[in-house]
Amino acid sequence: MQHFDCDKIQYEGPSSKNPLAFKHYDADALIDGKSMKDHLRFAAPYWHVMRNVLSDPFGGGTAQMPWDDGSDSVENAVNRVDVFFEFLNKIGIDYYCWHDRDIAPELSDLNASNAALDAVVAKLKEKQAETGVQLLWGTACLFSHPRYSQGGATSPDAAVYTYAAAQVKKALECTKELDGLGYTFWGGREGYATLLNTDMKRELDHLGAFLHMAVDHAKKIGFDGPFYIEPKPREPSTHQYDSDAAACLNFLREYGLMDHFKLNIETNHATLAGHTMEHELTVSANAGMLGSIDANRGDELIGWDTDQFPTDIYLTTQVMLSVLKMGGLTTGGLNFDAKRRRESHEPIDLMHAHIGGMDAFARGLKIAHAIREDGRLEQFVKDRYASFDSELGAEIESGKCSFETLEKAALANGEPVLASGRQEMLENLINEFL
Ligand code: XLS
Ligand code: NI
Ligand code: NI
Repeated sequence: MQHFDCDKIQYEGPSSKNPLAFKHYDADALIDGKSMKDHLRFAAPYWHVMRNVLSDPFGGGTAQMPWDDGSDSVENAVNRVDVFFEFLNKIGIDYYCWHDRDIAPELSDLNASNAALDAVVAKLKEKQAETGVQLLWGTACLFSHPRYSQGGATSPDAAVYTYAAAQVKKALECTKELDGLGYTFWGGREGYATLLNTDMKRELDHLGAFLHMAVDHAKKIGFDGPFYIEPKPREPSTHQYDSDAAACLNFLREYGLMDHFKLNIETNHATLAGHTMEHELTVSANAGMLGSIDANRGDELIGWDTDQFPTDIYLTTQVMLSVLKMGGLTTGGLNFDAKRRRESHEPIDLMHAHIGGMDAFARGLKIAHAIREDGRLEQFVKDRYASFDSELGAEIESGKCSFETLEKAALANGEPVLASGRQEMLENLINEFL
């Protein structure tokens, strides 16, 4: 049975007027000797594709899901898997991500929930084997159930913490069972609403211990993919402990977790943190910690995580400049952590949405590659720092200088003659390629 009213989406090229075709994403086309699909490593999130009913704070869901009986039965959960794989096959996406509670229902107790998970994981494993699709990462939902209203790994209640640990243990084992390439921790409710009732130091120590237990358990079960932390500054918590890339890196260093973790950077979270996406990517990459990307975008006029599809070519170009600069994604990918607008309620809108994101990233990739081949941008930045390449500058960089040496040089040199930063010229240069 067909659930999406279309054939497999094909590449038809830039002149095509077919809305259900790729204009730029040509999966096997080579860019710098590597196929587009290997550069981009697109992934689809189970929670948005299969489970997001498209509700908002003012109204219920609008999404049409004729395949879903709306129940919490395991049978319904297993049936969704076929629909999801039809979607992946038709859109041509080879990776996916899930939360435990998206793929299987949370039932009356942990045992029953774990059994439900096992049933769905068995089905997912079958479909993966049949199609070659891979699990990019798994994660546990530690934020929806009321027990987690005050956090999971940072809950003030040790029994909740314990439950969260058991849930992550199982999610990790399911990820391993499906040969998942990574495992993600997004803070969810790991943060606080007011310090009047919060012992921040204690909560952070608990989180550190929790992540160490995850690392230990991964070792025990032979899961060697990286763990990712996905920074986000707020929503649902007022203050989240994993607020941005720099805060996460500091936390990972403080708790001795740098060797086991990388970051999963999401566009909409970057902008909520008051940063640009390229800032967050650069902070992560500089530390050798850029692992994966949640590829979406926010809405500058709405102050929450709107999880829109990334269709802005300027944005995708900047993301791909960062990705190419660090030598490409390895275990990670571009996960469309994005949902349709509430008004786009038909199943076929899922196709339009992903086509748009994939085409925008294909263009971003081509443009970023062209900018790098051209070399003027890179050369400009290199030249801007040229005074650090010789003599005194090189001594500063190698740590051999003292304030005395520099004082002597400053007195001898007189007033420095500073060159222009040429921001507008560089913005014009980028536009040459768009
Ligand atoms: C929420 C997060 C979430 C993570 C996975 O804002 O983006 O969807 O990606 O838990
Ligand atoms: Ni995300
Ligand atoms: Ni998000």
